[in-house]
Amino acid sequence: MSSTASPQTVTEDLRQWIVAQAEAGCRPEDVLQAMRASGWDEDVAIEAMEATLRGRLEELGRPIPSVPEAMPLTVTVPVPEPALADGATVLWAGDREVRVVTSMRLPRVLVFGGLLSDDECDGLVALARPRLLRSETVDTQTGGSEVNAARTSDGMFFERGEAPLIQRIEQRIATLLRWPLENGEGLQVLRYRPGAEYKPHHDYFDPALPGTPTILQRGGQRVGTLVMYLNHPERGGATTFPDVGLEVAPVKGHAVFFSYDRAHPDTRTLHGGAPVLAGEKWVATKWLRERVFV
Ligand code: PD2
Ligand code: ZN
Repeated sequence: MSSTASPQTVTEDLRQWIVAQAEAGCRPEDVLQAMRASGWDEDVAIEAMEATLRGRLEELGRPIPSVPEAMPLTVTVPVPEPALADGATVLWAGDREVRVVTSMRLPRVLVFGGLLSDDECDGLVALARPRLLRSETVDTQTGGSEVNAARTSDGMFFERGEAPLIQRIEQRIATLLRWPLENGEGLQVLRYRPGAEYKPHHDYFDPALPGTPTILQRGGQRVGTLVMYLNHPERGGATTFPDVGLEVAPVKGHAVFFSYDRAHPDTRTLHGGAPVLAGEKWVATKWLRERVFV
């Protein structure tokens, strides 16, 4: 550090930024370059990166390399995953058997059959219908929410555990995916009318956007998504994964689950809701965070 520079301390904001860059797969030299461009002395920047990533690995209970050069700058995080023994076709979800209909490695996608009963689907629709509003998504510029032209459905959020039916479904999801119930966001219900769609997007929060650090304060990143189909549209409405040409048909009581171990398109979890061509499509989405979501 030059003698005229002000003292350079690693603030919590900077620490979060370094972790987000690493988890997004940025090259170390680019992270270093960005820090130097904003006035950081090179040696101090390297030390800050190493210390921060060492701390992050400790937090995650991962081994710390003895030589700094071996520091993995692409840090992946644990994700929800069911206990799928080789060839298993059914899973016990605590109060119900769930069928495994489709399984893919990259992206990690699983399609479950019979996750919800018909009565549970109808019950969720009945609770959600009177509370529907034009859908909003998280505004990643500010961390607030906004009406989004890429999503032409109507939607609402339940509070976690707000009704016995919601509690039961949330507990089933937590058991099935082996992920703490407290790390889940409240269920979101969406209704798509004919012509409505959800353009392809990633569900993780883009580390490069200015609103992301604010969003991550509550529970960290999203690491998994479960979209549950509450009815069977007459035509259209598949959940699509354009990177791999996968289309999941919306079938009442089925669900598609996908996970992402870092906030990066390499996870191939780009996905969308194809336009509904006839009838309506109803889904309930559960997003799972790294940590407790309060
Ligand atoms: O309704 C869907 O198929 C869909 C597609 C993409 C839902 C979501 N994303 C979501 O809720 O994130
Ligand atoms: Zn999505």
